Amino acid sequence: MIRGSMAMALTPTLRSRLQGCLVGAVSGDCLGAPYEICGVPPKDTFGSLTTFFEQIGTEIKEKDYFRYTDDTAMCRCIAESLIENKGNLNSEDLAKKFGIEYTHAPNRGYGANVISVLKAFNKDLDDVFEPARMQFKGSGSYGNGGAMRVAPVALCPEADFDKMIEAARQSALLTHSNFNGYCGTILQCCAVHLALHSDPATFDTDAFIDRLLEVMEKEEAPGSPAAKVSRPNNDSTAGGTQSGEYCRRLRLFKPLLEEDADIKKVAAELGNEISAHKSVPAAIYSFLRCRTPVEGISSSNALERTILYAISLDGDTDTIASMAGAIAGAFYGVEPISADWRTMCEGTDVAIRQADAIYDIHFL
Ligand code: R7I
Ligand code: MG
Ligand code: MG
Repeated sequence: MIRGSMAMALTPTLRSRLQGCLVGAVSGDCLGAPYEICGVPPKDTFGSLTTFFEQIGTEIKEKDYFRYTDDTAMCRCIAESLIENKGNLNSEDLAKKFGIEYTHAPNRGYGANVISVLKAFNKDLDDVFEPARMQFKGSGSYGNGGAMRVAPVALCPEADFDKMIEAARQSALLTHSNFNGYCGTILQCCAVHLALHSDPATFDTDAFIDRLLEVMEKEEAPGSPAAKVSRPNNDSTAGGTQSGEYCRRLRLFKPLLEEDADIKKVAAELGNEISAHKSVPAAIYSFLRCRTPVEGISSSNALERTILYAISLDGDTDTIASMAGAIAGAFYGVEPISADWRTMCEGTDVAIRQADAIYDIHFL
């Protein structure tokens, strides 16, 4: 009896996990954003959210809260489009929403090259995927813009796994037609989905890594669906080359965890940059590493620890923290995110509303 109620207290409800995922994503974006441009101060980690807030307190007092960036702006578009289309990905509708959102608030820190694609979405297009294919002389963008916004796609039943992978791919291809751009989106989507459907009481880190590797080995294999993304003229593969970037980094996870590698080594080996292959693995690693205490981060709240750790990796701080926050939130639920924290970050109320609407579509 006692054991049963303890287990219930430890395992968040599915609704809480959907909320945690989207609130975690917004929070990581908001808290990481101040450091995306200026860099993290030359110390290893932030300790706790309290010291973190103190450190940038003056700046925040002036603004009243942490503003979200393009990561959240685009994530909200995906969530809204999924809600309006009853859980299905509608590329034309999503492109329209991206275009409108960009016009409405262009100063959210968008990637330099994606802007021309977003502007094109406000015109009449025969093929909404075409502007993205023109990027980088036809090789497409490998930025992490597809991965940073994909969390809502992952919030579906386990039985929808294959359909989810295709939806993740399509959501990415609207702006990122490079192999590494959309494969990173698929990996991040799978990480959120697996976290959502994992039981915290019996979680097995190695099994989690092995499952992600299994998916990416399939995606990165020659002749895989990822390598043969169809184009209207049906004559070529997607831009970019198949490099095995994701499998290579996923295989580093177990040795890095085993030696409890220093955060700087983790950033160097897994990456902390704006490209998808040098940021998605780091976000997933942050979640896995922070399930247990980390030297230098005093927070006893694993979700908070995950976001602080991801920011401490430096580099593309808003995006890595947002992706790590989405995975951790899907695992721990929304309860670890305090009321103060939610008030401090812009847009957590919308994240809760959207998570509830997605829950109602898939799980009610
Ligand atoms: O990927 P994207 O939406 O940017 C997301 C990032 C996140 O960190 C956000 O927080 C925001 O700050 O931006 O936007 P893109 O413009 O498609 O890609 C981002 C950048 O990656 C580009 O501006 C390039 O600097 C780089 N990049 C490439 N560089 C050379 N060759 C992406 N693809 C290429 C490439 O093929
Ligand atoms: Mg951003
Ligand atoms: Mg960023």
